[in-house]
Parts: sequence; structure tokens; C-alpha cells
Amino acid sequence: MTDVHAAWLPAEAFRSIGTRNVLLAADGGGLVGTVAAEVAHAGDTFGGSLRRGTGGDGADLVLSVGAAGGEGFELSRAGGVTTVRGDGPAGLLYGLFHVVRLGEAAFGADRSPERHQPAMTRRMVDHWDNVDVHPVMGQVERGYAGGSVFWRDGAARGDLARVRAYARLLAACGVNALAVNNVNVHATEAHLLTDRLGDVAAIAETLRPYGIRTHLSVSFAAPVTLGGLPSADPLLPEVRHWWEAATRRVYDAIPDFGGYVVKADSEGQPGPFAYGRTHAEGANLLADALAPHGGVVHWRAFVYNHRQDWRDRSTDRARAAHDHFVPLDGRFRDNAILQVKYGPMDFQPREPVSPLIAAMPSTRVAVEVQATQEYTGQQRHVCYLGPLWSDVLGFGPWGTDGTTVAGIAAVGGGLVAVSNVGDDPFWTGHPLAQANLYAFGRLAWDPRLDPGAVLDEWIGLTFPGQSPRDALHAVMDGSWRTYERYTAPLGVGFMVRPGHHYGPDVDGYEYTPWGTYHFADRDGIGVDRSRATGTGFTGQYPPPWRDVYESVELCPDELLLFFHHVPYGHLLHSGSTVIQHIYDTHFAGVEEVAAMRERWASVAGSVDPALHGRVADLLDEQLRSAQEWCDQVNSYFHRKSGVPDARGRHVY
Ligand code: GCV
Repeated sequence: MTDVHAAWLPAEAFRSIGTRNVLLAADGGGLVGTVAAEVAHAGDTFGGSLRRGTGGDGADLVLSVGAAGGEGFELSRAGGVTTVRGDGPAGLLYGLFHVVRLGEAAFGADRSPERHQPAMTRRMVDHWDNVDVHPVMGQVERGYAGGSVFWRDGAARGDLARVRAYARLLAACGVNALAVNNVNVHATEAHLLTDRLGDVAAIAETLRPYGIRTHLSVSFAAPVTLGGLPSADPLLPEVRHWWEAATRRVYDAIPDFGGYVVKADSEGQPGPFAYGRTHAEGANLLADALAPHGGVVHWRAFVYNHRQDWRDRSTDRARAAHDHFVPLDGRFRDNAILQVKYGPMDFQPREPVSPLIAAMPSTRVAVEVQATQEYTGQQRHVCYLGPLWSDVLGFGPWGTDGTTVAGIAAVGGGLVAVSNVGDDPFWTGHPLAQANLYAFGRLAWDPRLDPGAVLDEWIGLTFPGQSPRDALHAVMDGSWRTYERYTAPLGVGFMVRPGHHYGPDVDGYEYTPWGTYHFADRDGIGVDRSRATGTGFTGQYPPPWRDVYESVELCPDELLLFFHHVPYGHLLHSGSTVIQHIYDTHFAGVEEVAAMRERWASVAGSVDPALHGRVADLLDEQLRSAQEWCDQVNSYFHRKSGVPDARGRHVY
């Protein structure tokens, strides 16, 4: 793997363990074997030792496994000995990585027993991997890190060493499930379910030693396209039998298979609507096939009309998921998980939390975020998403009383991220985009973690013994808000180039069928989603948000244009007008990127030169792009509104 640069967990990150005498008081292979191999390798590198058996004399670190099973662990330190007791083998593995994270701090002062337990049962990454190179989308849809880690030229990679290294990275941040292919299932990937199941089994075998279960995206039309049946109607017995048999074969090949992911009746993917059936009937078909084997189906709620008429202002894409799915609450099987994007539109840098998440009390809901930065700089811009996800997870749909989004996902289907990894030497194209993947895993494990502290963990694990910590915080901590400043204002979203979604194009989607409009005219901008005069979307929220968002006065500034159409002179809570806010934030965003670039330049020499160079080049591009955003957005609104910048700066 000489062409691969380290992500988190270079050898140095294991120094604190590798210099210690470690007793592993647990038998067996599997995940315990993985722990043994990790510790032995660290000991070989740094001179420590690993003993297996009982009797802890002379050990600095004692690792053991309880009988209960599970992913939690207990950590303590007394009498010069640090002890990790996993609830089960998986708990021991996560406990080991926790000790790695702590570094020397794990071997310092005494610690009374601490319990660590994941908040979410399933912490999953989805790969939008096309296996083949798609003529428009490339090998990985919305992939900004090169090609696939799993396949080359449409065929399985013989050498899965890189997948094994990936599994290790994922386990170290707590991820325990992975879907290997795109939710848009084309002709080639469809076959992973049947005659190319061997490819999936090989990946599953590679992920298993790190506690990661493999999932597969499948096409709802598979009984027709693969099985030769005349119909995929979920209520037909022959269709049910087809799925049962196909699923049985999957479990014969992969006994710990996690389940299916399905995008149905969405952006051209087939689904139950073709047969006049509901999405609950569709999801339950697959859930029933999986149930005897303990699998789950992740059924995506991203269902909307992508052929709407831009002239029709009563149709609101933001409403679609709630309109489709709420009537079905309580009708999904227990092993059918409704996978809902965090916002009602599509992974914008700023959206309100999707009201659907709180509207399915009798359905298991998983929340989907996007580590691959489709609308947040495409892994060319630094945009640390930890703070965005932390806000989403901490959001209380019923206000400060009642549960949070994290609480709903925890009792439901967990958290899912679209992965940002590819075969790029730095894993994620932009080396700093790795932090998003790491933060995803950590926030799925514990959504209450402070995203700044999570970033600090990532820095410590990625650059151990090096000193760019302050510079990385300076560049990354506020990068999501910086990105927001120089792109679409006040929650209105999009304004990106149609198709590839990179760079500004204010009206790019304005007269298209995609339902992503800003409605700017000479007098004002924004989408009226109020109940009083707009699309009624605010009514999909419970109180207090239905009233907060309904009111122009109460609506938070950052979401104002998502919910309301207002004049350019409208006064924000910040004291600025909408138009002046647009000018000010866009100029500020560019200045912030320039400062990020300078700060990064100052640490040349204290990080790997190849990595430094890659980030420096990308910051050049980020500055160019931010300037372009600024110039286009400011010029557009100056021309539309005729209102000059109060500070007289140059607008084109
Ligand atoms: C996989 C957005 C993206 C699509 C993606 C889709 C989805 O529309 O642009 O590339 O398709 O979301 O989440 O299904």
C-alpha cells in the first residue's frame, strides 16, 4: 500500500499501547483476534509485549471480554494498571481504539470505571459505488476521491488490502455497517445480488474482522430484471418467493449479512407505485424476506417529483417525503427502517431538520447525512461538517422538551452517512475531508460529543507527534459556516451548477423541473412555505417549530429564505437587511478562505510535504471558487435589486 497516505491511525498513533506490556485475557479469534493482532503489531513496532491468558502481573494494560456480548466497554485505571473490559468482542475492539485515542492519558492518573456504550445500534456508511464507470456519474456517484475502493474496471479487486485498511479506520471511529453499492442500482450492480454475490462475500469477509456488517443496495425491479418474472408487484406470491430465495442465497454466502438498502420511486428508480402499491407494502416485501435471517431493509424516504413544473408554486419538494410517508406510519415491519435525509431537500449546507424524522412514531427511522460533500465543496473545499451534524442531532423537534433527532435515530434505525472515500492516495481527495468521516462515526457513537473535540481527536490520531493542531483548528473549526457565507444565502439553498453541482449558478435550477427554486425577483427572494400564504410546509412541524418557522419575525435568520419570501430591505435579527447580509457574508467568506490559506501556508514543514502540498493546492482552488461565488451572487443580487452595497465594495 505504498501509494496510500496514512489517514488516522498511522503506526505512531499506537505508541502508547506499543510501549506497554499488555495482557489479553480472552480466548479466540474473530474480533478478539483482531485486537490481539493490533496490540502485537504495536508491540513489535515500539518494543512492548502482548501476553494472552490470565494473571495480570506486570501488565500495564489488561484487556478482557465479558459474557454479556455487545459493543460497550468499561475503562478504568488503578494501581498502575489500565483495564478495558468489553461487553463482548466488539466492545473490546472499540475499547482498544478508545485507549489509542486517549494515548498517554490512558496511562496517567487513576480513572474510576467509565462505561462507554454506543448511542446508535447501527452506524452505517453507504457507498454510492457504481462498480462500473457510469458515463455521467463516474465510478462513484458524487464521489470526489477517485474511483472505487471495492471494484476496478467493473470487476472485483483481487487485492482487498485497502478495504481492510478502510475497515480498520471505520472501526476506530465506531462504524459497524457498510453498504457496498449505489442506491441508484444500474445493470451491473444489480447482479451483486445474484451471480456476482461472490464479490460482496469477499468484501464482507474483509470487513468482518473489524466488526462491520455488509449491506447491499438492491433494485425493486430485481425480480423482473434478474429473475425474469413479468412483474415485481410486492403482493404477488411469486415475487415474494423470488425475494425469499434470493435472500436465502445471500445468507448462505454471507451469514452475517446486514440487509438491503432501497431507493424506490425516486429519481427514476423503480418502486411499488408502478403496481399501485404503497411504500410500506414495498418495504415489507423485502423486510419479510430478510426477517428469518435477522436482516433489515433501509428504505429511503427520498421520494419526490423530479419532474415538477417550475411555474407551479403550490408544489413544494420539501413537503414530499412527509406527504408520502406519514400516512404509512405504523405499517412498516419492525425490520424495515425508513432512512430519511436530515433535511427536507437534499444535503444543502443549511436546511431545517426534516419534519418527517419526528412524524413517524411507530416506524423505525434512520437519519442520513452526506459525508461526500456534494453541496459542501465536493472535497475540494475545506468544510468540516461535524458542527452541522451535531446541530441536526441535537435538534429537538418538540423544542427543548422531548427527545432530539439523535434520540429518535437511537431508538430507531441509527445514523447513516454517504461515504466520501475512494481510491485516492489520501482516501478522501481532500486530506482534511477525512475528518468528516471520522466525525460521522464518533457522532453516531455519541451524538453529544462536541464536534470541536471530535476534530481534536482526529487531529491527534492523524498527526501524532506533529504540531499542526492549532493551524488545523483555525482552518477547519469554522469552515462549514465559512462555506455557507460565500454560497447560497439564508437557507435558500442550491444556486449551484446543474448536473455536477460544483460552483455558483444562481439561476441554474430556477427554471428546471427539480423543485429547487429561490424565486428572486427585483423586490425580494425566498420560498414562501408558510401555512398562511405559502405551500403549508411549516405545518408539517410540531409546535413550537410550526409557529416559529411560520412567523417572519420568529424564524431564525439562517433559515429565513427557506421559509419566507421577503423584500431585500427586510431587517434580520442581526440588524442587517437581507441584501446587505448577502453582500457582507459573501465578502467575509472570501476573506476567511484567504485567511485559511495563509494559515495553512504557515505550517509547511510541520506536516508531510505531500499532504501539505495537496491541501495548499486545494485551498488555492477554494479561494478561486469562493471569489467566483462571491462575485456571481453579489452581482446577481445587485442587478436584481438595484440596491448598492452600503460599504461601496466592488460588485460587477
Ligand atoms: C444517488 C441527490 C444526488 C444524487 C443521489 C440522490 C439520492 O439527488 O444528486 O446523485 O443519487 O441525491 O440521494 O438518492
